Amino acid sequence: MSTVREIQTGLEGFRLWPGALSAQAQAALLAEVLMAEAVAPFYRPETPGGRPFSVQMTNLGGLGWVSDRGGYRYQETHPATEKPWPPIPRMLLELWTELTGWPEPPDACLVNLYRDQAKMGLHQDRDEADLTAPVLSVSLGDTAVFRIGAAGGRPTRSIRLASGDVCALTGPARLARHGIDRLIAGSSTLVPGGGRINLTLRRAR
Ligand code: MD3
Ligand code: FE
Repeated sequence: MSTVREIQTGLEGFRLWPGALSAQAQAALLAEVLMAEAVAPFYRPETPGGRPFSVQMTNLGGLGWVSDRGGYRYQETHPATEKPWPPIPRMLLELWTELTGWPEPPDACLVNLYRDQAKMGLHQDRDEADLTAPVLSVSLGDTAVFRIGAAGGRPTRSIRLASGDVCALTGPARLARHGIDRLIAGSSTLVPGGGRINLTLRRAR
């Protein structure tokens, strides 16, 4: 991993490592996610207003991000099975330390599954207790058209996130508005059935 190269994005605090994960590492990570799915199946959350997300979600780690009519929050159990979330794979914990240098390990890993026309509207991530801690994102499968812009109505930038790309959000970028406009269908064969999986490592508490 020490050979991965960081590219300049021009957005302060947004660090991007294209191709950080080898094809082998991507397959190994995907296998871990598919195993975890047996305990913590992907499900479709609802917004607090009662609209279903087009993205399917599950979580790994002590805490998982959920959304329903009660609002957005982190909780220790899967909303449908009521079981604890499976652990965060060791390779992700190592990646977190290597790329962020943050002294504490992540306690939450949100796993987003995009199939077909799934997308994610522009939003800020602010449900975590310590907003100075970084977020680390790993992309698997089809390339996504990702949009990010500084807060306060400033223009957004469009960046492609391909399978094996890793990005970290720190400093000013941590509170930037961002979302997924669309997938580029058929750009990867990694995810069985097609689509994209994104894992975000976080400090929730
Ligand atoms: C910028 N996920 O889970 S990953 C999310 O591809 C989320 O599934 C998208 O936005 C996805 O909240 C984008 C890149 C990312 C993740 C977290 C961020 C960008 C971010 C947090 C703050 C700012
Ligand atoms: Fe987000």
